[in-house]
Amino acid sequence: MSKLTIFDCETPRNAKLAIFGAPFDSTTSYRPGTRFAYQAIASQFFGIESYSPYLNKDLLDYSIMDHGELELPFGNSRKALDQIKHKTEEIINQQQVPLMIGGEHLVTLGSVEAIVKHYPQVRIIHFDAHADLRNDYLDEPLSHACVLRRCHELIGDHRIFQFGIRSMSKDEHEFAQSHVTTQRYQVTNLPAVVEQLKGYPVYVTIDLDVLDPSVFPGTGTPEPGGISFNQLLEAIHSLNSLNIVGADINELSPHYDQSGVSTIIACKVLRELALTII
Ligand SMILES: [Mn+2]
Repeated sequence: MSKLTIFDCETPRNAKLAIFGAPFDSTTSYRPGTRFAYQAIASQFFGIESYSPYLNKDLLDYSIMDHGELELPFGNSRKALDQIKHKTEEIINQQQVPLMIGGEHLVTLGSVEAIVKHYPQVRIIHFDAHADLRNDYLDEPLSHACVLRRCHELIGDHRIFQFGIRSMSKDEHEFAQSHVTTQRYQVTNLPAVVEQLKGYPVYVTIDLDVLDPSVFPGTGTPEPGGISFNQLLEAIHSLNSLNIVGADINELSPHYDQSGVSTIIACKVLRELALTII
């Protein structure tokens, strides 16, 4: 059976945005299943309008390239990250902005490795329940619990801006205090950060578990105390004035939400993020 794509790709030549799926969940520390996210989004995307009333923009007015899903080796994180890095580089070389659909959060590292090569001044805006700043998880440095720590090694101090964080170890807390900027529980500091990042290339990574589990139960490591959907939407729209050079949406694990609503939320986040970047 052939796999689905989210967007129709008949006229991708002048596309500014290029989507691809990274169905990888091998290092998930609690409940796996994010490998199914891209296909779930692709099968349900028809359920929402292409027009955004918030932005007065319609996806149908833009050409978007969709490469579909990568075929990643589940047992080998480094190989999977190399394939993600390669795909991201290919997209950047086409003068397009890569928008990756995870997968677990580790996939962000492959994309950021390619982004840093082309944009050494890149800053990262990170929405998440979890700080993801561990040096290792069970002695493994390539884990979704360590992904922002690995990104920090690539881009350096005070270039990562985290929002909505409400779960971390004491070590992560201490690391965060001197190396990154973390807003706990909320996203209210975002406008000030956007102001600060004008003129810089920016990579945006959205771990959907930043949303409260009552809003978004379809995820592998749900963490109570999250933001509302409208707060996330407002946060995404406030990125409008930035030079976004890459982005990802990760950690949808569709089978944990029997209602299917989490998948629709991911579809809507994708629509609004895509129309914000374009
Ligand atoms: Mn998370």
